Amino acid sequence: MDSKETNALARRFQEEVGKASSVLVGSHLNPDGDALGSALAVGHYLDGLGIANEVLCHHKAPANLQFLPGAHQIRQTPKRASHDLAIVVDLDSLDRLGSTAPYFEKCPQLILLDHHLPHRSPGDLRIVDPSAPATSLILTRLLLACDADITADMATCLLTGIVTDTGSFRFRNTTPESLSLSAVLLERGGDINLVSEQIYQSTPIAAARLMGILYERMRFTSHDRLCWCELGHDDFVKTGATDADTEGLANDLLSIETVQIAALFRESRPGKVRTSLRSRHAFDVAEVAREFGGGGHANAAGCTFEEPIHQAAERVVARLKICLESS
Ligand SMILES: [Mn+2]
Repeated sequence: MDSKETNALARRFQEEVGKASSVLVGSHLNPDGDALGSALAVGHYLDGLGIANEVLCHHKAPANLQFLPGAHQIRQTPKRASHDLAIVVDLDSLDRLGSTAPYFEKCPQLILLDHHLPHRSPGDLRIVDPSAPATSLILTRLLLACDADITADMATCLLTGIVTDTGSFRFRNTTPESLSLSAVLLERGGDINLVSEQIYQSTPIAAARLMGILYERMRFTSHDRLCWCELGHDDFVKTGATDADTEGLANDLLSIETVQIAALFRESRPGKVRTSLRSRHAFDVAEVAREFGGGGHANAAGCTFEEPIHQAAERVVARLKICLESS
């Protein structure tokens, strides 16, 4: 998206927002830093313009994102009966809004801001750029083009989205623009130290204990290129950890020197085995996940099973070995 395109979209965005007397803002299920960071930044922007707004999300903010300015005002159902504009961020399909979808579908106008490959993108105005590492980055561009007053709270929200979706500027999607716009956000008062402390240095003790089990029990095969671990329901009971505490564990396995494919099997709720698959380079684990009824991206995918964890692990590991050998 070049600056001419951004300026044209910014004009239309301002026009639509300017016509609205109340706006419903939302994002996807299991919200991450980019989803909540960009939704809350839109809310703060509308507050600054004096436009009534509500931010909705199917799930509450996870513990490590509750520091985001405005996170406690996120609701599951709206207070107002109707709104004349909906703004949804970081999603490519309204089903991803979960239980809040009907409130957005009722709005006469919908603006979508997103960086996923648009499959079924809804919206009267779509501001979509799949080459952007984060929706928060697209929003930062747009707000700068609108000459918006980016407050310190907004800057912290936007920085959170950029930092989390680029893995703290480590992933391949880190562009020069993600660094230069982050610098602008720091100038506007964004608190990058708060963001890193809250997101990366706030591991709950239960999660740390679960991590101990992970490293103790992980197994290797295929010349240590495939690594997996099973966390049974009793491990969750023993440590007091929840499924939210497993976020990032599959990536931890993948970060081991020799590992090209990592799989984490976990039974955080009895009878349900969630599986996270991660891979480096050309190894396509989404294809494997799809064979087991799941999905995802080539390097990060998942699926679920309703069968004993050992049995699920055995089937998936056998399939991953083939994936490793054939690529
Ligand atoms: Mn995102």
